[in-house]
Amino acid sequence: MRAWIGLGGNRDDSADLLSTALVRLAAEPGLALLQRSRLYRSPPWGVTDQPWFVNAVAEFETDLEPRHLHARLTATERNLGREPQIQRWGPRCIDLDLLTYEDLRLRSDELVLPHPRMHLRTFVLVPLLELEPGFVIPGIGSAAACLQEIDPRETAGVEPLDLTGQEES
Ligand code: PH2
Ligand code: MG
Ligand code: MG
Repeated sequence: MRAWIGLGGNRDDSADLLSTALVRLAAEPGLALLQRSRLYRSPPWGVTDQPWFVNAVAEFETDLEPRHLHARLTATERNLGREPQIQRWGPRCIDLDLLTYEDLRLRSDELVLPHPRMHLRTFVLVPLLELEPGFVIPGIGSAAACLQEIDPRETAGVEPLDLTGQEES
């Protein structure tokens, strides 16, 4: 089964933590990393009075059921030092969100699929479209069309972290 994961964090070391999270998840039984986006910097969404974030998305092949995969993501966050959240949408060293799992649409107390706000978030849509320009969000539609509906001012700050590296290569 194919699952898409969104990664984020807004501490000084979050870029490293995101990369470490991908390495650790890829080493888990039942999980294989298929592709990952570049790291993007992005202005804070929801609670704007906090540092900018680093974000990325990744696609995994998995044998794990959605709730088990979700539990693996939560355990990985914890192992990387994530503390219980005080403020919704507030600062965090690492956040691993299950975005989609095949075409599954699900609503339970612990897990909602697709992620209920992914179509509103440029920091999810931009890296997702880097990997899959034709991505369709189950029950919602084309990710590219979702991005077009968002105020361009929100997209403005979302850029690959290491632009200089890109130019040199
Ligand atoms: N995550 C949040 C709240 N706001 N803003 C950006 N730019 N990136 C995030 O990953 C993010 C956010 C809570 O999960
Ligand atoms: Mg999140
Ligand atoms: Mg989360």
